[in-house]
Amino acid sequence: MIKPGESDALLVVDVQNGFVPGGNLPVPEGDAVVPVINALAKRFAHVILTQDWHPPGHSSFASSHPGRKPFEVLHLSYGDQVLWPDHCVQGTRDAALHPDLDVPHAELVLRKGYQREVDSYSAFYAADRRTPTGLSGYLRERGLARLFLAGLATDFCVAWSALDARRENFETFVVEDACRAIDVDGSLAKAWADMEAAGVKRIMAAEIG
Ligand code: VGL
Ligand code: ZN
Repeated sequence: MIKPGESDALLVVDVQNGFVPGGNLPVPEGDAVVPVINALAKRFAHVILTQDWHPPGHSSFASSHPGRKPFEVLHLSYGDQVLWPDHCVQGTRDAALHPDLDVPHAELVLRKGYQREVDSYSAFYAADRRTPTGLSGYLRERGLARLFLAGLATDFCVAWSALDARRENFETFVVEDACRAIDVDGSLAKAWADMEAAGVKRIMAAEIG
């Protein structure tokens, strides 16, 4: 059993209307993470929420690339980009946090993906791997050294955030049953393999208390 303390933070990734059934980029069973995260968050003094927050016409949207369809892969200047349906556009209902997410003590809501030309799955760096969001500085200044990740989607924003957390030397856990995946073309198996290779620890919510 792991008991969260003063240097631990729960990072709740992209639990937004857009990523649950009925949203623009629904993750299968995405809404199932909400009660698990609500219970988990009560065990943490420090909780950070992230929000995918795209301007209209974002470069990750298939609709921004004539002739392209969602889930195709495009080679952009910073690397391969999966093209998505328009989702989580700034200020829309799709981008709002899930209404049943009950984490009033969350201390930071971090938005990402707001640069039109660069996506940002990770809560730490945009997809160019160079533009920081400021999260590592925030965590370090506050003495938060150990991170527990939950949310959507396991194989994109959760995995990329976990890998960057390791790159920034934070001890990193992903709470498997507090996440759900999109799973396109083997992306979930690859995400777990990459996370395990990077030293990300995989745990269940029942192991935290
Ligand atoms: C996400 C695809 C596009 C995520 C965000 O939150 O995992 N996935 N934008
Ligand atoms: Zn997005």
